[in-house]
Amino acid sequence: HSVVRLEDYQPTPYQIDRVSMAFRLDPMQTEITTTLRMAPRQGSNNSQALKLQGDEINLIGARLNGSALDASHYEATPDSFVLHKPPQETFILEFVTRVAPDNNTQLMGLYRSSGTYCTQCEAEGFRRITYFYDRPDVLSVYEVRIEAPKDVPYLLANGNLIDSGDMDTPEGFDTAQAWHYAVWQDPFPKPSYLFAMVAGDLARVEDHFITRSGRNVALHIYVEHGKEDRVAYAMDSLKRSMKWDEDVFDREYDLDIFMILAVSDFNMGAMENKGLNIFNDKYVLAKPDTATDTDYALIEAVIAHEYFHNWTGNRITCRDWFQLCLKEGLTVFRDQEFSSDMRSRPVKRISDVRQLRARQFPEDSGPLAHPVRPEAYSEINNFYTATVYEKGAELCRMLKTLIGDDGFKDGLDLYFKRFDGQAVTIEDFLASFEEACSVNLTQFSQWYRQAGTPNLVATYTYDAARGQMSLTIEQSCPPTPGQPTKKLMQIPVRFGLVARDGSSATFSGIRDAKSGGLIGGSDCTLLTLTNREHTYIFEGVSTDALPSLARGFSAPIHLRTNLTLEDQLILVLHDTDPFNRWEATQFVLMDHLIRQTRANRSSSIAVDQPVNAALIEALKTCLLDDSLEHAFRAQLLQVPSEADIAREIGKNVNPDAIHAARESLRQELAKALGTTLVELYQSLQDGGAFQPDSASAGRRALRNGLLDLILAAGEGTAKGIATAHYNEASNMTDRFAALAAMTLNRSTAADALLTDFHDRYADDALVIDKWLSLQASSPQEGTIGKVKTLMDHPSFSMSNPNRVRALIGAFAMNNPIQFNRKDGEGFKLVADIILTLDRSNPQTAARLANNFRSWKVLEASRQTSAERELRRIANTEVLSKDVADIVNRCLQ
Ligand code: HT7
Ligand code: ZN
Repeated sequence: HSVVRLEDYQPTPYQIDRVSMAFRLDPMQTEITTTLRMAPRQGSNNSQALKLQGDEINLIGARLNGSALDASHYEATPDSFVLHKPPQETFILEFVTRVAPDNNTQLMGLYRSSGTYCTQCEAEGFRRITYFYDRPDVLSVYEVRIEAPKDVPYLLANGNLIDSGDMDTPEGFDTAQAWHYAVWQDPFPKPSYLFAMVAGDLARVEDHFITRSGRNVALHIYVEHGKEDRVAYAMDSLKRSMKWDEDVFDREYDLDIFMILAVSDFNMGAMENKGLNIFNDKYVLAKPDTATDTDYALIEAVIAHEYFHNWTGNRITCRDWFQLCLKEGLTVFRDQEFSSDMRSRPVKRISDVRQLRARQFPEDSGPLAHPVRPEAYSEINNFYTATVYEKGAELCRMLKTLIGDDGFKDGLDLYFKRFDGQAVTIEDFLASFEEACSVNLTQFSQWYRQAGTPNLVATYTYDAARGQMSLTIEQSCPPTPGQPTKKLMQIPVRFGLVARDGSSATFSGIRDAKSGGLIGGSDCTLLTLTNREHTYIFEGVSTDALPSLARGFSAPIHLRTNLTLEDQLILVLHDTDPFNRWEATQFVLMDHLIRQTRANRSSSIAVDQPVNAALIEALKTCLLDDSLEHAFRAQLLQVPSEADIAREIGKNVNPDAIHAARESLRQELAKALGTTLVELYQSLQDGGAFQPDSASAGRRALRNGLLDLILAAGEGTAKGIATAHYNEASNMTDRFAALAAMTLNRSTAADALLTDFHDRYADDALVIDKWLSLQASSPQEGTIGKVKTLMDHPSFSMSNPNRVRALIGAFAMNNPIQFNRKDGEGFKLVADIILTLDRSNPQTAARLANNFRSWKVLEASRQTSAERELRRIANTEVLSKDVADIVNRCLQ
């Protein structure tokens, strides 16, 4: 398969400034007439042929300047259209193409979901509708006419509605059926990936937003009939996003209308098409009885994310797909900031870092590692990764840390002003900050080019006689595919000192040990690493103190320090940075888990390691500290995941030993914290009506976390508590938490409650997804058989990506002991499904294949089983580019 390289970028020789499209809708043969106004691009070599991209295009006819083109003037295949001698003046090229939306199982281009016509064009879906320069640097103004029978009442496209009405039934269609049309015009030039068209018999929920300059914007959310009562939270999130973007980033919405469509068949989360976002309904629909607090938080974040793209992605877009992080990293950063402002900032930071470590760190340390801005790809769909999105967001956050809040705002303002209406690069983005803040970001830009998570090793000593602390920090970055050696990075390390007795510690200044130069005064909170090693001397330290480093997770790094367990426990109790307080707790828990895992491996009869008594006391103190948010306390209670432990161990991983270690720690903690857990649990009971706000969600999170730990201690009275929790729940958060705790802690009541849950929500696909995921996540021996049985369940469908992700994705992602089974059955199951799914939906199949990314860290026998399945996939005769790319890179 061919490889696209950043270094080969060339602008197109022709430009397309206007696009007119007419869709005559039909499930099996939609006819699309596309008229392109084109001209040679100034300064380009105009002797070049005009080559447009297609993908499975069925061309009915082509015209140039109004005359039918005869076959000698062009060459058309399903994949491309070449016009041999294009005119050297402005010209009009017209195509008539035909597509079958009902046969489109890839869900790219034009397809139908539950009867609704919709499009998905990012990254390369527009070329499945017509021939085009389907790349982000070709910006055009679009006018779109949609014609359909009147039983398809809503006809939508990007921009503003400029005309609509009745029309004659077109020739060849049933004359008993009346037809209508609508015409939409989008005044903002956009790349083809932002094109959208929607038509269907839907319910519409309306609201409006007055922008800060006083414009009234209509807000319409379209859902399936009967789901109107689940839209309120999405609408509220949208209005809060619009206001927040005005207040924080000075970004105002620009069209008269903003529409969202929710569909049930969708490859990803949502899509930011100009003025007409299309969403996976999972990220729109919520009511207390069907959605958990996590669902509410995700809806808020995804609605915000897609809305924020209007400026970061749509008004200013990417020059090429290598620049994907330009829009995605920045927009994730913006949505994370939004959620932090709407909810608890420290808790949001902890959950974002958990997610980064769970998704991006394994990617960055395995065969799929790539820079935030990759330099080559064979299938762009495989680069919508945690690295581009989440690490990309971390780079924006580091930039803000390095240049300060005001500098960051000035740089972004310049970026918006200078590049509005253009398709640009990371260099353009960074240049805005360099110019606005008079800084040099050359070294910082390495973060975009180098893959791999840097390691920092920090060593401190305290000299009481001199009142000095010395702190040495060394950086390194491991090799990654294609990058054996790495350049030094610019790394911001936020820090503070914490006195051993818990009081505040101060210092008078910081000097560089080598040069003696002053780095900062008594108010300094940031160290900026640029060399391989720095030694800092903190002078005038007021008392015996410890360094608290990388506060707020100030850089996406691995940090090792010489802080002892006792030191970490001081941080657990006294660090004023909530993130590092949580981090220290995780450190102490992880230390235990690693030792227990080793013990489990070295002996067939596992000997439980004693849990650090001081940790138990510290946890008790934190749990009962009412000055700490409930949601924060819930985070403290979560033992590192099995994947976290596997990552920490790094090689020769035995998932069974890890699972057993984690289970035994949870059991020991639960026993040791005994009555504290139960009493706190009981004190958090709430009789009021469900509210989705952050404080209420935090209280539920703590209560549900406590229930989970109470169950971990063994059934006893816990079974009764959990069953009552399930039966008396007034909302999905509590009901599902009880069900999950009982299932994952292998309660004897779990099966009956799983049946009850199914029967209560059998008609609700999004709730049944939770039921499928939970069963696939069960560590029990019989889970593989259960997953196979569930694939035959009437609510499962291989053609719906949400169902596949819920059952198979959850199995591969959330069930380390069953997926990584020694006998290879887990790998085989997932490989079989990848191969089946690849025939209908390669994009979703390739995403599933990503779950093999960490196979090389497993112990030898499991590696052999994983490799066998990867090779079986790779050797399959007909394989999509999507899956082949992932599997081949995994095998390299
Ligand atoms: N920009 C979008 C990413 C996307 C996508 C969405 C749906 C289906 C296929 C897709 N390919 C790429 C979503 C976002 O990040 O905002
Ligand atoms: Zn995005």
